[in-house]
Amino acid sequence: MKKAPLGVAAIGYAFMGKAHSNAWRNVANFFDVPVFEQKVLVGRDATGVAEAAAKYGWAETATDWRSVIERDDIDIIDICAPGWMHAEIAIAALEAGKHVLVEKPLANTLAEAEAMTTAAAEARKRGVQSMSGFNYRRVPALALARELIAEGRLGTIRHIRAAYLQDWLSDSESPMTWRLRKETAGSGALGDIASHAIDQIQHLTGETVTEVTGTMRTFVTERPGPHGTEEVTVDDAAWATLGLTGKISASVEASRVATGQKNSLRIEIYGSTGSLTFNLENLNELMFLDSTVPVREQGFRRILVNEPDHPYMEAWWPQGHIIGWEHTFTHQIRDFLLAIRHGNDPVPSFEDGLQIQRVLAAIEESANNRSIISAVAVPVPAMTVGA
Ligand code: SOE
Repeated sequence: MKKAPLGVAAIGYAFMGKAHSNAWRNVANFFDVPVFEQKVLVGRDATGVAEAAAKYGWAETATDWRSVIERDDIDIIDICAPGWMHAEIAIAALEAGKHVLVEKPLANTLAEAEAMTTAAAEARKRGVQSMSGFNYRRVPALALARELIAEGRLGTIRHIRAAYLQDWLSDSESPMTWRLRKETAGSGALGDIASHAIDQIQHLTGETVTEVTGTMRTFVTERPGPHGTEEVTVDDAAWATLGLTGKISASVEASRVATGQKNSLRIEIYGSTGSLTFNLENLNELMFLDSTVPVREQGFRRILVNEPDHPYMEAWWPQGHIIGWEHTFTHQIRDFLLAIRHGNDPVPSFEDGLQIQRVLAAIEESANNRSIISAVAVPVPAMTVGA
């Protein structure tokens, strides 16, 4: 690894740019990571990016990402820009020898994700690292869940339920954004949040999705745009059933119109000798049921994942002093920097991101081609009073 401080540039300063910038800003205060400098923040609007850079601790700004990728003092490119820009920036950066972290989903299309993965494989031969940003892998409670599953504490995993529900699009008058156009976002709830659920299902179990059925719906088909009404070209909600290796079945629900649900990611894992449940709204907690203890003692018990020997927790506060959503991005940067220091391949890799993209594409294909069996003709049994 290069000795001098690593030069970092982040591209994008909206929601994800802010979350990543915060992580770059505080990671070295808590973790022993290689020395780096927050050099450049890149954005298309010169005034907006200057304001963001001043707030988030970036030394300089630029409006053209290409000029930044060419710089010798930049070693890491963190891509927080919308999905339609991922492939072009990531491939150019990898070819220029920069380590790349890219927000999920990896790309908008399978073809883009494949091209990015090829570029990452080539770059890896030259010691250049790449990582796909599924930050929920770094929730300590979910990292603990993975450890418990790997240790066999749940026995054989049979099925999983995962639901990621939000409501920021419930109001039909909520305006158009890049997240609602297929050409800029790739898909809607599917790529944005079902991708997290799918990543968790595979990561927690160590198994791979091999088959899917999918359903997708756009409930609000038009929304106000800057120049009048615009058509929404992505899904508001998506559902899938998944078959995985290891004979595991899973269901996934994702919605951005689940009125009242702000950012609810719930995961339930059912095994032959135990179960785990997790709710992002209480992200410091993991519920564990061990069915090997006598039945009269059984029940879900709450593990407060705040002990120094829980994943990532030693670096933070004394026991019981809980952490939040933003810490997952700090953990992600920590793991990325340590992989660069040790020359290990960071995970999730672009290959992992591509595999999730394949699952997303399969769900979309299934949703578009599904054969619908009419339930209308199913006779409703007559109720007999007193029966
Ligand atoms: C980031 O991990 C992210 O997936 C965002 O991109 C989504 O929009 C957010 O709502 C959940 O978190």
